[in-house]
Amino acid sequence: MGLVFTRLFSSLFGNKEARILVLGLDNAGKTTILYRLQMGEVVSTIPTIGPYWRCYFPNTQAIIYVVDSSDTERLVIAKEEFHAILEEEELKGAVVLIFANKQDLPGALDDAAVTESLELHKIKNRQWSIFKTSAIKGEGLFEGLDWLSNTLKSGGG
Ligand SMILES: Nc1nc2c(ncn2[C@@H]2O[C@H](COP(=O)(O)OP(=O)(O)OP(=O)(O)O)[C@@H](O)[C@H]2O)c(=O)[nH]1
Ligand SMILES: [Mg+2]
Repeated sequence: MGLVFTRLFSSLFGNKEARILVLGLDNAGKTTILYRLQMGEVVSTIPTIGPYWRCYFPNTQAIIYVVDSSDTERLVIAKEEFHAILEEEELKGAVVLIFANKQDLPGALDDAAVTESLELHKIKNRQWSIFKTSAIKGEGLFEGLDWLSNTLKSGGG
């Protein structure tokens, strides 16, 4: 599990600072996505899971969970890590945006299939949405952020 913590400053977020955690297995595309968006200050990148990174959890308004949709072998691990994150007490209020990334690759699962694999229907008491993205092509990322900013503006997170 890699983790990137970022503060996004943007008119998208009404000039309010939004504290966002970008999470996902290694190689999912987190760094590429943040580079593509070029709208955040990447505060830290922490390569491994552990007690240490819990200090980044308080006051997090949103989680962006990035999945390599072509890495079907590791989707089970991605699902388990994802649901473990949702269990974290300090992240209970956070809105969740899922990026089904690497849609440009042959064999990539679409959003419906990733929804099923990650068992997103099990999410309770939380606003979430999933978007198909290709970080390489720059597709789908801003659609997802639009959803996120609208959700945060309307009081989610
Ligand atoms: N084809 C394709 N490749 C992608 C996409 N997004 C990222 N990649 C590639 O996947 C590899 C991993 O991307 P990173 O952005 O480094 O992944 P990461 O999640 O930051 O990985 P860690 O830092 O190891 O946790 C790189 O070779 C990227 O170029 C995508 O949408 N399509
Ligand atoms: Mg990275």
